[in-house]
Amino acid sequence: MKITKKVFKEEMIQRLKEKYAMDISDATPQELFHVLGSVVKTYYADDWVQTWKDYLTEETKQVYYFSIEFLPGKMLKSNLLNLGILDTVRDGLTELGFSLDDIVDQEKDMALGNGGLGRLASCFMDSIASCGLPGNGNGIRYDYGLFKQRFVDGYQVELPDEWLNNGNVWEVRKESKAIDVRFGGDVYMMPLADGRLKPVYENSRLIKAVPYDTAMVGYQNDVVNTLRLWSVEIPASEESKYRSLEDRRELEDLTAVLYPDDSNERGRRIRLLQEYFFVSAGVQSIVRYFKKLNKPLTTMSQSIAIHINDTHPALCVPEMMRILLDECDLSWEQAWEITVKVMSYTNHTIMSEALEKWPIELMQDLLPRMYQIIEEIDRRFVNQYRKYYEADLIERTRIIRNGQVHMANLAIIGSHSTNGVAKLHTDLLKNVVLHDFYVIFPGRFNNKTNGIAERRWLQLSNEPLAKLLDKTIKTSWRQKPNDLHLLQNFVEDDAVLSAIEEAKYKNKVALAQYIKETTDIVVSPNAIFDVQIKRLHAYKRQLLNLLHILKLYFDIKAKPDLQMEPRVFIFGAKAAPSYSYAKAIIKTINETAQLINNDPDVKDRLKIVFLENYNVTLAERIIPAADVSEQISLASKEASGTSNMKLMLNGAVTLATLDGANIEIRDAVGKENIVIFGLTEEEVYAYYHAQNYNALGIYEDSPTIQKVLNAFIDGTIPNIQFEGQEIFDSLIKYNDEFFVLRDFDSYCLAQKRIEELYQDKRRWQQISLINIANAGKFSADHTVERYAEDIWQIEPVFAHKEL
Ligand code: 26Y
Repeated sequence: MKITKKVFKEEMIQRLKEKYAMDISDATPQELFHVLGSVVKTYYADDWVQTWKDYLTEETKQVYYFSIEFLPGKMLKSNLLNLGILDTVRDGLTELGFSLDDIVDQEKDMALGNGGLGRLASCFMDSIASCGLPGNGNGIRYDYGLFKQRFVDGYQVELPDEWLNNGNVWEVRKESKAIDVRFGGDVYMMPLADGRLKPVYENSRLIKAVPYDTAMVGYQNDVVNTLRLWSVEIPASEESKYRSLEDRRELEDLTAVLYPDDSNERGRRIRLLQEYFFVSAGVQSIVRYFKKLNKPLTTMSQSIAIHINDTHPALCVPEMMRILLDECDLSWEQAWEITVKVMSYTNHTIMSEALEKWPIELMQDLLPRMYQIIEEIDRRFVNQYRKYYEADLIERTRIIRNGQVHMANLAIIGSHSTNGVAKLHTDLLKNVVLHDFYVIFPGRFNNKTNGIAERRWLQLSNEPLAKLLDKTIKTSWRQKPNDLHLLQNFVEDDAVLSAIEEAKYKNKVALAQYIKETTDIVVSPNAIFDVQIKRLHAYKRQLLNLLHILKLYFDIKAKPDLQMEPRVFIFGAKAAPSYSYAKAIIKTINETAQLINNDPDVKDRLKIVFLENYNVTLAERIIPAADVSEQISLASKEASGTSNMKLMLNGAVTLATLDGANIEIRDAVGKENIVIFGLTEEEVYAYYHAQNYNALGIYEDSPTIQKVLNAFIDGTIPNIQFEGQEIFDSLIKYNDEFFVLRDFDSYCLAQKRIEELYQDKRRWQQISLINIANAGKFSADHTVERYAEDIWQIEPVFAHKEL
């Protein structure tokens, strides 16, 4: 279907009349957004139906990506781009007297995730569809997304994200595909006449999982996949069981919020139920679909792959076992073979506090049949492998241990593939964190370095650069991100180099304006825009960035006429509501910003801007305007990172430790085109082994560090009595868990190097160009193709129709 501007305009006018009974000239941007959304939906409706039908009739193998988080952001522009009608619609709207950008602003971010893991899932959804791969997302339709962050007196305050308030134009409720999910009560195994055992449930509860489907439109290839999000309802048959309001509330809360607070018993129960809820609904609906194909269950892995994104959906393993055993009457051995072949798992973190464990009693109480099955998986695992391995190793790898169910162990034992998300991360999994499993299952481990959807992170969010690329290297990079390599040919071309700088400048002007509007801080687009955007976490070391800023500030105070390249330090970060240390860092950065931004001696050489409510849309504004990309986690702690990839794609220069995917970025651009500092992962581990890290010693030996750290507790930074002390103590009293002080000097030198490079204008432009030219390697298109080939064994469908 080819959509012309004329047809589009007529449709807009007509639909507005139908929906709101008004002339288009009287419509508000909000009304226009809803009408435009529904028009766009009609443009992909046929392809959506057709894609689904093709998968069914051609019996295509499909992957189901199970993730407790999806972070798609806004979808309007992305859908327009992928349908190939962005310009048509933009021009059509202009002719009708409207600006597309004003309408785009009306859409609320779909923020059903916290950070990297959720955004990765959404980049994958875009890439899977764009590569013509048969794949679907499976997750939770939270009524409230990740909290909205506001700063009050420099403190983070969390407000609810009521993203569904004005409805959600993209979703389709599929009542007829609802699934019953059972939990609670008791379960007994009853012997049948033929010797099999059947579960009998007593006092268990049923809840209804209703799917809401959202189209995942592929990039100009007529493929439209599905993101299926489940919402809880109370089934009519169960109404009578929910007498008290409290009872009802507990159930309705199940899909109310993302990661409810798990610091109390009620929160923990809900979290575990959430996990089972979307897993059970998803796996049941997959098996129901598979049965339609009329193939033997033992061949399921030829039609279905299920991906477990981090451990939150690890219950996929026992749930698939339950269905195959209890509902399909397979033997344990048959069911297990199918399950392991169908499942695969990605680990996203080595931080031990993020490795999920559930108390046995809680699991038994809420999910008694799951617990029985997990116990049996654990028993058989121990039995099978104790013949070959020492008892200690078996004890360390078994699923049920010390009164807890270890979800990563369950995911690894119950799947055929475990992958890390960057080379270093996978090596650490194999050699350290999951080494015991690597000994038992060496063939299951593999690496899949993360990637990003270059459509959103360049084509949509950085139009000045995208246009320049079209002009310079033609447009093939839009289909094949590797063609960005062609830009390398222009590394000595002065006109192209300055054009890259001009595009950056334009984006910096736009960001400066946004900063002025939202914070009232005036920043110069001629300053270096130095950007650190990511969740606030001690291991990511926003604190190291802050210490360096303070050092610069004291340098200026000591020498008022100090020559320095003006800098704007830009932060974007949310702290988990219960993470008080991270909140203390936010407060301290905000107070330091007050101090420095308002000190007349600084004379605009330094500015700190902490933008509120970092989310996908804000990232789309900041990244195109960034000069410097701060990737300064303690080596070994950041599994991969993905903002590092987005920033390089937009021509920022990376300032990084050798951690996560930074190492592969260095390999891609060459070590002259990145600024590396700090301890290596080996050096970090050497400290762990020797147990000889001494933060106090570093403090005592360095007058600079003393001056900077004392600022936290001597009133230099105003209004932070409690927070300043907490941060100071984390470094000195508690011996600086993330080696901030150890890396401080080398970070300052690296920052000096950044300044020198920036002052050599042509060199800087060249580095920027080389970063853009080598970012194609980090396209999520490549990443999902590797998952498809190595793990999921699915193949692209080739579209036949003309748009
Ligand atoms: C169980 C609970 C405590 C938990 C909640 C959230 C555990 C993990 C997570 C989220 C982890 C996460 O977002 N990890 C990030 O995944 C990205 C995508 O792979 C990586 O780029 C990034 O380095 C990693 O921190």
